[in-house]
Amino acid sequence: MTSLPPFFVVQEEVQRALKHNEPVVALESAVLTHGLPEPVNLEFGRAIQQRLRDQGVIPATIAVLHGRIRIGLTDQEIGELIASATVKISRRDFAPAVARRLSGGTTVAGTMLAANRAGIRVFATGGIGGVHRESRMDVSADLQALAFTPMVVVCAGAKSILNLEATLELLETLSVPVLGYGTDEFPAFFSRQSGLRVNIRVDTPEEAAEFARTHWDLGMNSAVLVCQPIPEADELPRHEIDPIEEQASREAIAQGIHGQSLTPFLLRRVNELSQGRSLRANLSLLYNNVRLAGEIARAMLPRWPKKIV
Ligand code: PSU
Ligand code: MN
Repeated sequence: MTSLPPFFVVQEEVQRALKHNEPVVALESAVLTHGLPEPVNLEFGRAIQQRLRDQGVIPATIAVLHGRIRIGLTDQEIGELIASATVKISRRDFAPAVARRLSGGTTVAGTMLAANRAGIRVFATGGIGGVHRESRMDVSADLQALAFTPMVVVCAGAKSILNLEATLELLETLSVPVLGYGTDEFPAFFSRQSGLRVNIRVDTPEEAAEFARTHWDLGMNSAVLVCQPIPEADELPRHEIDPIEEQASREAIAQGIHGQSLTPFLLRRVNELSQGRSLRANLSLLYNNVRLAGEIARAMLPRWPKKIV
């Protein structure tokens, strides 16, 4: 590992795993601080670490805790994070959080920055940010991070609170390959289908790992976005979730919500309006993505890319 500035703290267990070429999966924390409601966030944050361990994979939950960029948290620290988080941290928000000793959950973009510095190559999340419907100028920094961070990112596509077509167009421009896991379609988070196509379909963790190696062997340093549809049993029907997402979006416009608060506002309203049904779906796809990320991390091991570009 290249030497990191002192405000970066890589948990000992994670350091050891990376050094000995053992599988590590990075996990984001904005989903804990700004995505899931209490007390599910705490339960989930802890349970997910255990699930990875059961798979033989070391979890690295990433967050900023009292001004330190932390790679790997204990169960207790996850509680501390949730209790002390005041900010949502994307790429540009690290420096102010470090300077002011703040705590916050890292978004996909933020998590990728920190995970990359530590040398972690596989990351699991629920849904990525993208181009918003409310304003096409509101484009998540997640897309920018995906453009130049060599990492496998497992997600369930993106919520249709976003403009999915524009999001996919931009991913193409940014040269981020979009893989469908067991599907030809880009999944829309709560729904398995969006009517939009992915670049390429893969059906096994080994295929996904092989694709990523080939991509990086070419000299590319963008992410490989692996999109896994929500398990069928937990999918929410479009006729139920679409009107809810539309209502949340209308409310955001009416209340003039924008910038960093827009995504958390939409997530919270969708949770409220669906009376917990979206929450169950959300958890289901999160667990499912983390498991796949663990499998991909294991599949990458025989030829773990030590140093990319
Ligand atoms: N989409 C979800 N759930 C989430 C997020 C997005 O379905 O929790 C979070 C992720 O952390 C993502 C962030 O990186 O929101 C994007 O925020 P923004 O649009 O402000 O970049
Ligand atoms: Mn935004």
